Amino acid sequence: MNVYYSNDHLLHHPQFEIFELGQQIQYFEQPSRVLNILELLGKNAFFNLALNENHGIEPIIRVHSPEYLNFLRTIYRDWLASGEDIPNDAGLFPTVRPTQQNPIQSQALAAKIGKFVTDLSAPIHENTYLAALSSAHCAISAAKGLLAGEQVTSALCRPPGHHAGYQNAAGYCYLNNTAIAAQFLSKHGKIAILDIDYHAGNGTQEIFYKRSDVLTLSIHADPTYEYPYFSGFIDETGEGEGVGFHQNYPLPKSASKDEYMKSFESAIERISEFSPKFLLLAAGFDTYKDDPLGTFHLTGKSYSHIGKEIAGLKIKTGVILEGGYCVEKIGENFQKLLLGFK
Ligand code: SP5
Ligand code: ZN
Repeated sequence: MNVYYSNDHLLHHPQFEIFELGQQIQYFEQPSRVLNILELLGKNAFFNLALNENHGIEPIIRVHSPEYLNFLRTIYRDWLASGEDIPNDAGLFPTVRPTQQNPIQSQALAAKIGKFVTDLSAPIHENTYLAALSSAHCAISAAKGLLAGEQVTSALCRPPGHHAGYQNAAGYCYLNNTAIAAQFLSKHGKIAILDIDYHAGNGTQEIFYKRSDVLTLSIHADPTYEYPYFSGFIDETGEGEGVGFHQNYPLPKSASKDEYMKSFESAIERISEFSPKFLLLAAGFDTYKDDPLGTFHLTGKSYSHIGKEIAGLKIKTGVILEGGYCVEKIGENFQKLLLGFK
């Protein structure tokens, strides 16, 4: 199995994020996440670790707005050029938010950050854009592998992507890697995306909400109690052409393995009925029993089971890394899922 990765993710290593009481918390989305996976997969001959290719900006601009991409590319250097110091490699965080879409666009840098970054878990550092680009290119490389006829491929995307929308960064995400791969593949047939990260895949939902050729399904913690709070509810099923082509499976706090697997089975049935040409699995591992951000109880065995069930669909599948913050176990869990395809 080809597993695509990049070393450029190392360029993105924020020190902290901000939690509700204003505390600076050690940044959960660490480079060691991908290093742990690489170390383990590197010992198993079933996996071929491959560096991503560069696919240019074209496939990315089909998902994100030019204005947003330009913001990500330039904001840090513009901030430095404005003469304002950035001490200790601190990142840029929003300090204001627009209350509505205002046609008057302020060119003030703080206003731009407020417009394009929607929470305090997606700081922008000097090389954030470079790392995010490399992450997206890993996902595109995996998609290309599927087009070339491979049955299953994987991408070790870091930073993750599923909270990034058409023009916003949020929740450790800047570019929506899974959506970029899906859009790239959608020229060739119907696509299904199954998001099994603990948090609702709100960015992916937004991007394909009006589409009937990309089925999006997300199993996650109910947003009534969990991030991202404003999306991921059961009654959000698509809009216009897309009605009936999005489904959320919100689960209660501390949901059991059985509850989880019930939603998973429904999602699998739904994908089977839809009969897509390609499937993308937005694979987050923060559903693991010891994850510091999650409340679910999945185990290594659960991920083996999930991998086998998905392989059983016999649909060409790309497995794209999203979240998962139990760093000591993320490699093991990821490997168990992928070995389901063996
Ligand atoms: C890709 C991914 O998994 N992103 C997750 C982002 C989650 N951000 C959570 C921020 C919420 C902080 N609230 C913590 C309350 C602790 N008691
Ligand atoms: Zn998550």
